[in-house]
Amino acid sequence: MTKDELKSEILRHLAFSFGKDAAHAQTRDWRMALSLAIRDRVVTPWFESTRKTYEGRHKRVYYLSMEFLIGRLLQDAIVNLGLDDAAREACLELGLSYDQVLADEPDAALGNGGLGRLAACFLDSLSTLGIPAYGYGIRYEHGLFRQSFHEGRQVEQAEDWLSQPHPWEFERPEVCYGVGFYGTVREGEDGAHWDAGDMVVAKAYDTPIIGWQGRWANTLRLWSAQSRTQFDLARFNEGQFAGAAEPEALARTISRVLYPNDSTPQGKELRLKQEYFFTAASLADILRRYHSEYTDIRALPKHVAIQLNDTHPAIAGPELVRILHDEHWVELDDAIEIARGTLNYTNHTLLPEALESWHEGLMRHLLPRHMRLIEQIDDWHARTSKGRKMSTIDHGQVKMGELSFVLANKVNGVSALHTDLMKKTVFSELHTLHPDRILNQTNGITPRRWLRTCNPTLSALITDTIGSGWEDDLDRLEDLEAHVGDAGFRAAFAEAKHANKARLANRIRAIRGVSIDPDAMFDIQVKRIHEYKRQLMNVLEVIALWDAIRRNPGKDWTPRVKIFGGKAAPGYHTAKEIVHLINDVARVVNADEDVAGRLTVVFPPNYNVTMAERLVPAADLSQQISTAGKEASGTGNMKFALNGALTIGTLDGANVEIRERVGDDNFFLFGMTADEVVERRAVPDHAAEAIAASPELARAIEHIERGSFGPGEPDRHRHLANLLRHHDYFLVCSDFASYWKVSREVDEAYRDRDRWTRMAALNTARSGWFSSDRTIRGYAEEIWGATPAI
Ligand code: CR1
Repeated sequence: MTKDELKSEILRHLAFSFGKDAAHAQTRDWRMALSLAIRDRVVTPWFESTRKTYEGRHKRVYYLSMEFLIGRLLQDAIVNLGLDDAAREACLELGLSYDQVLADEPDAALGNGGLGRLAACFLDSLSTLGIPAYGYGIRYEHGLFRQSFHEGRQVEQAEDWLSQPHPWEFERPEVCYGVGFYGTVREGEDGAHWDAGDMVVAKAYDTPIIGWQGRWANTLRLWSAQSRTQFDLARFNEGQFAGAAEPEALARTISRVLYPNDSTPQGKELRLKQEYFFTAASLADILRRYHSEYTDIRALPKHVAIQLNDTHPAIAGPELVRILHDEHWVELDDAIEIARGTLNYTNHTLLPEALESWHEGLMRHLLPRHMRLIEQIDDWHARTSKGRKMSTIDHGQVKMGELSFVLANKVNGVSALHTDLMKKTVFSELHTLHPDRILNQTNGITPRRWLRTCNPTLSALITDTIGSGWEDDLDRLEDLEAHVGDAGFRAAFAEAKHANKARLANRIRAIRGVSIDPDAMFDIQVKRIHEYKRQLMNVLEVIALWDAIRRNPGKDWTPRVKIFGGKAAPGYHTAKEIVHLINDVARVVNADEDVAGRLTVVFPPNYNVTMAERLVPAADLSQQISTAGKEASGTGNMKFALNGALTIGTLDGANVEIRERVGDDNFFLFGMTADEVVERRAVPDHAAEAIAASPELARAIEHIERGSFGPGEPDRHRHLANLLRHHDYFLVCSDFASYWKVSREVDEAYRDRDRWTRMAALNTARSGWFSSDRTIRGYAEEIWGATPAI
């Protein structure tokens, strides 16, 4: 498609899809028109992909996920279709700023963090590889909350991405399924019947997901909840206006908001309803498609692979057994085997508070038939697995991890270390019973969005150096290694990084009013705020550094800009206190003339995918400092390394594999290992001991206690200081000395800019393995038995 064709398509949509005259069109109108012009180009490959899938009778992959953190879609589609030059020029000729048009798109935040973003990267790779696949999830009216700061404290507002039409989706009013809840189970001669007490309707919305170079497109199908009963005109006419609308409002509650918690689910009925709602609708849809092609329900595992993204869709197990047994008359044991042959489960966390479990009573009340089947599945497992009774139901709780495991063909972890710990801890018993079931698939990121699109400067340099083709064959970045010894290449690499930093500095000045120097080290920690991720340790380092600079102002300190970004779950008190402390510290440090130009702290509110796309290319240093054993994988760590940032990190999650690949000389390692963490926790007074041994840490904590960051309110952050001294579960104190020491080595390393650039370039050259294309190939071969259809 040429620039002129695109231009006329934009004008056509402006007039005929939106009824706008170019003379009166606003940025929004232009963005919508461009989106539809681009979307038109997606539709043909999309249809073509569906046709090929049916014709080739290919196995289909279904990725069930409560979260898809997709972010913006317009530029992604443009880049994948190779239309970036055409789109930029077309906009220019229409008198528009291309960047401004792109920036008008809301960020679709239908996810909390890593788990949801991984699902989005997987969709991109599935399409790029041409594997026939559907993503299934919920079309939340309100995605993850919008974060702002009021006097340093986090304030949450409802996010509203659907307040304007969403140009990427197709509403499918004809694709809808009833989803039942509550009611009773009748045991008759002919088996069990579930008479649901209540029913809502799940309606489909489809978004095509186009792969690299438009070769293939899959579908993301999201469900919206609707009332089954019609608007109650009689009630309305009686004057009960609100009452007449009530059934609709109640039903819609199910797809109203994304559960805003990251890693700490609470037993809430609505959440369980959401889980069953989207799982049941997805399974009904999967089976409808199956029956349109195949007659033998027993062959389901041959043609269908379902991946459960964490335990959120774990009810898929009992639901599939229910359908097979109650509706298709398959013997119970066979039904269980067929379900198990079809389902697979990915575990994303070992944090005990994040392992889902539901009160047996709630489960029986909401899903009576499923609760009965869960008991039978438990019995079946006991019968078939060396006579051992498993603990799917334990102390009146249904444990969804165990249930998912028992009904899965394969169970996978998301990094080598995490998978190993899964075998040794949460699933040790089940692993002993089923030693072949657990396998590892280390996470990955899509290089289209996380290098090609977000970092055009570095991408151009890479293409100039090794040619194109690396975008869907990221191992080719290895070819860069031969150029790292070349001073000209290094200079160009450093220049690309500097340009990205200057761009970010301009934005931060414009938006936050803070001036930062692009020559300073940009040191970035962006992710959800959580104690295990240890933003608190990072801010302690800021305090200690501020204190050290003030004590020794004559020293030639390496200038640093500390950038934080991330949201705290609304109910997670300590995380919110950490947000508050970072903001308070930023205010004090940034106002201090003594450290000006050497240390600056920036915490832009409302971190999201779009912000990540700006920060990642501009980072020098990536903070991956979780307590070893706690971060299942991390994926931000991969994005930064790929874009030429050096990591300061612990041996946790995928950091281990990043370090192995980029080389230990090009990675700043500190801290205890997962085993040492366990030992250390057993030491009485470990925190007191560590504080006594580190004067920097001691002074930093004393500053907090003295109220250095709580003007007029010295006790403001005392709780955090107490936590550090007396309840330091995540071992911030015990790892601090090592962190501080290595961070000073980072300062030193940054002073030799050419050496730094060499290390940074090696990070890029050696990060190709972290492409989600590699991850998806692994899933396809080792879990799904699916092959590309192109
Ligand atoms: C993990 O915390 C991992 C992502 C994706 C998160 C993170 O380390 O990279 O999953 N887990 O696998 C999670 O959100 C609910 O669990």
